Amino acid sequence: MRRIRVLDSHTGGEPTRLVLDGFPDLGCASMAERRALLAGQHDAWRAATVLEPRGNDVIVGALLCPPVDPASAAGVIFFNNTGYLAMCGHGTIGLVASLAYLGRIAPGEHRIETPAGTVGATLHEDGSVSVRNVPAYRLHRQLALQVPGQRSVVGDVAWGGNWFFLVSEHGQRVASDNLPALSHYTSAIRQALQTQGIRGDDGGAIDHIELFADDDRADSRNFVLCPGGAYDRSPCGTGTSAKLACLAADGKLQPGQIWRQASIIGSQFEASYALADGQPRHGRAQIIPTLRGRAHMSAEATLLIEDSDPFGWGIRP
Ligand code: PYC
Repeated sequence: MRRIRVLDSHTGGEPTRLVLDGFPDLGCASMAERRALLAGQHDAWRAATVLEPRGNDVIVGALLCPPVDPASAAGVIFFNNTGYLAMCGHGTIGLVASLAYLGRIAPGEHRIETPAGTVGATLHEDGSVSVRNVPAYRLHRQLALQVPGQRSVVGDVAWGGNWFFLVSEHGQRVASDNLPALSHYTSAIRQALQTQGIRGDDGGAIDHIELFADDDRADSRNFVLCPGGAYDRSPCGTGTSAKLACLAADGKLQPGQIWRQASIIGSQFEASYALADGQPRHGRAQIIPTLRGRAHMSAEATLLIEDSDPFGWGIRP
């Protein structure tokens, strides 16, 4: 019998399954190198943790790792039903709230190592968490894309810790009673990006698609299609970071100004940015986004993998 100890939480409705122990030892290299090792040699553990019958398409896994730098509170590797994420905003909020729940950290400033780089996290006295993300930037402005079966669409391509295609003019009703249509539409956009070979400047797939609409209680409401086909229940931390990069590049949001991003189910992140020090990336100014949100604990469990279970390592599509 194999055992994986997990702590589940959700951030604005989006679940994070924090793996406390039970995974193979990945050594002490950087989180990017440990992620490559996990993906290359031990991917079955990801599948066992987040795929059915124990998990589902929505869960984001977060493997808690000893950090490289002893001054960091933790290292983390994020994964989902189809693979691995460079960074995850809602997951980092979930991780920090989980470490607080476990009594491993106190309110204050912390550093978290991720495959995309080290991020800052503030655990506030009221239990909310601010994440100071990796630098974000817009790569393409108003890129025209032919989408088979749809009218052509124009969107921005931006990095916020993952790659996003961001669309404001889409003709879709961005509402929680229209989810199948939104998933269908954004999947067609992602397929078109892939077919037409449009990628990030590091060669990475643009695997998150984000639609925007007006919202009565926030500056904007979004719908975010995640790489595995699920939609983000939270406002998506990396997606909100990508949005801030576009707003900053267009001069529509000033450093320090608050942006309230609502999710498709009405949860919110409060976000702002600072200008990044240092050189522009490929001529594009970078920003440092900060996202504030709240996570709630939902389960403490030990996942069991019986040797005799034909689906013990997950039901693969
Ligand atoms: O919050 O960055 C995020 C995120 C990415 C995928 C799901 N949530």
